[in-house]
Amino acid sequence: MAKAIEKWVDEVAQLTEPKQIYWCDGSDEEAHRLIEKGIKEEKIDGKPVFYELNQKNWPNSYLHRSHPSDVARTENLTFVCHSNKETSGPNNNWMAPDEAKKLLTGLSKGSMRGRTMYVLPFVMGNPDSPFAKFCVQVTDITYVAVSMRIMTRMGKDTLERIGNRSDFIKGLHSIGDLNPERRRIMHFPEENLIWSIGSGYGGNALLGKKCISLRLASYMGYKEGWLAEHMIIIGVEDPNGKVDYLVAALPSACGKTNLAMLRSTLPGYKIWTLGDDIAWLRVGQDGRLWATNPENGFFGVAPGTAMNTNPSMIETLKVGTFYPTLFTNTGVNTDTNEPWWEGLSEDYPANLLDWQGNKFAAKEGKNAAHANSRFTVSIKQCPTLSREFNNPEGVPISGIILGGRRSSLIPLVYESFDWKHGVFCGAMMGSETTAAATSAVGQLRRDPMAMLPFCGYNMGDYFGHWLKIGKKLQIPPKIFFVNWFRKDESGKFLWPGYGENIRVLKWIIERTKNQAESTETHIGLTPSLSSFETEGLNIPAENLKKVFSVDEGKWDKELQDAEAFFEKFGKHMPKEFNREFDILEKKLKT
Ligand code: OXD
Ligand code: MN
Repeated sequence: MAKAIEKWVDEVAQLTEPKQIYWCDGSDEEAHRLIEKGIKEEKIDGKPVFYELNQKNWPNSYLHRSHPSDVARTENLTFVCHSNKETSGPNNNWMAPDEAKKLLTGLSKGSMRGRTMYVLPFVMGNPDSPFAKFCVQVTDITYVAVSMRIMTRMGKDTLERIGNRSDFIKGLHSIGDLNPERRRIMHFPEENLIWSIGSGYGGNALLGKKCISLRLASYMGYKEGWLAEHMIIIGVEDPNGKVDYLVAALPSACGKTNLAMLRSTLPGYKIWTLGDDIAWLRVGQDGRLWATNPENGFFGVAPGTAMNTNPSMIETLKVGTFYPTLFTNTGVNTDTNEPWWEGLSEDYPANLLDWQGNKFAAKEGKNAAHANSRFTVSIKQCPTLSREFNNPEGVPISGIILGGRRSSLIPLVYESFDWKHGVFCGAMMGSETTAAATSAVGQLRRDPMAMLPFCGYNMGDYFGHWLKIGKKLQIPPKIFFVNWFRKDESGKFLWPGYGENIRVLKWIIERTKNQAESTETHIGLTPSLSSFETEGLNIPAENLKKVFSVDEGKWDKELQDAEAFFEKFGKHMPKEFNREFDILEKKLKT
C-alpha cells in the first residue's frame, strides 16, 4: 500500500501536472546538480535561475535574480484559514478553508506543467529532539529546492523517519506564472498544510521558515503550551567565561542577523550564535524558559552587511566548504564577477550590474542591490556558532529582548517591571515598516513582539497565551525593550549600534542577576548612567542623554494608537491588560 506521503505527492501531481517528479535526497552532489540545471536549462521569464559567481573569492556562491514583482513578503496575499474566522483574528487575512482551497485548486491546476516537481523531506529542529517537526514540501523551482536544503535539515533520513506516518506537515509550493494577481500564501493550521502559489520569494516560498516555524507553529504552541517566536537566540560570554543566553525579537530587516553575530567592542565579551530569526520556547522542568532554533541556515538582508558592521557574516558567506551560498537580487561587479550591495564597500565598483542585471549608473535615490536583497547560507559556516546549537533541549534563557525601529520616543533600552508588564509593553510595541514586505516603507505600525505578520491565530489570544506561559515559569526571564534606531532633530542616529550594542546586552545580563542599577521611569526601568558601560564609547554625552530619555510628556499618541489597536481584538484581549493600561495612563498623566 502506498505510504501517506506518496499518496499526497501523487494527489498534488495530479493537480499541478509536472513533467516529472524528483525526490530530493538532500546531498551536496544533488544541490550542485540542481544549481547546474538552474544555470543551464531552467528559466524564469526566459532568464536562468542561477548564475555562477567568482568561486575563488566567494566559494560555492551563486546568484539568483527574482522576477521584479517578487522581491519581498506579500502580507496582503497571505491568509490564515482556520474554520472559524475569529480564531485567525483581525491580525490575519481570512477565507473559509473550503473556499480558499477552491481558489487555490483553480490557481494550481496545471501550474507545474513542463516543470519538475521536487519533493523535499525536511525537519524543523534537531530530528532527535521531541520537539522536532517533520515536514514535506513540494516545489517546482530549483532555487527553492536548494534554498530549503540550506535552511533546513533535509534528506533521506527524514523520509525514513516519516515512514508510513501521515502526521507530517505538508507544504505545496509552485511559482505558477508569478503574476501577483494569481499569488496566494495560504495556511490551514487545522490540517498542518501550507499552500503557496505564485511567488519564489523566501518568506513566501521557503515554507519551513515563516509559514511552518512561525504561523503554524505559533498555533501549535498555543494549543500545546509553548511559544514560536520571531526571535534570535544568542549566548553572551563575559570576561570570566560565563555564558548567559538571551532571545531577542525585532521586526524584519531591523538588524536581527547583525545582533545574532555581534562582534563585541568591549574586551572580554563574546557573542555565540544559535539563531537569527526564529525561536521555539518551552517551559523546562526546572521552571526556566528554554529556547531552540528550528532552522539550519540564515536568510539575511544583504545591504549594510560588511566587514565593519558584521564581519562574522562576511566570513560565513565566504566559507563555502560544502553548502552552496545563494545571493538573491544583489548587484554584480562585472570586473570580478563578485556579488555587491550597498555598504559592502565604500565606493561603487566601476562596472556594476543592478539586481535585475542592467548596467548600473550611480544616481541619487537608486540602489544597485534591491533593498531587500538577501543571502541564503548555512548556519554551520558561522564562526561564532554556539556549541549548544544542536542541543535538542535548547538553552535556558535569562532575558527576553523586544525591539522595534523607532526614530523617536522609545529609549535605547528599558526593563519592564515584571512579566505581566513586559507582555503588555510587548503587545503595545510599534515599529516603522521596512523593505522586507511589499507595503510602504517607514510607516509606524503596531507590531507586537515583532510577530504581527507571523502569528497564526488571534493576537488577543496570543497575548493571553504569553501571560499563561509566565504563570508556568518559576524563574521567568526579565523582559527588556530596545531601540537602536532613535534619531536626533536632524535625522541622525543617536546610537552607533552594531558592536556597541554589547553595552546594552551587558547591562541587560547584569540586570538579570541584579548586579546593575536602574532608574525607575513611568514606562519601566532605564539604566542609571553609572551602571551603563561607557568606557571607550565615542559619542557626545548629550546623545547618550537623549537616547536614554523617556519623554514622558509625549506618550499620548502612543497610548491612543495602542488602545485603538487593542480594541480590534475585543473580548480576546486579556483582562489583565486593562489594569496595566490604567496604571500606565495614570502615571503618564501625572
Ligand atoms: C525574514 C523576514 O525574512 O522577517 O526573516 O521577513
Ligand atoms: Mn524574520
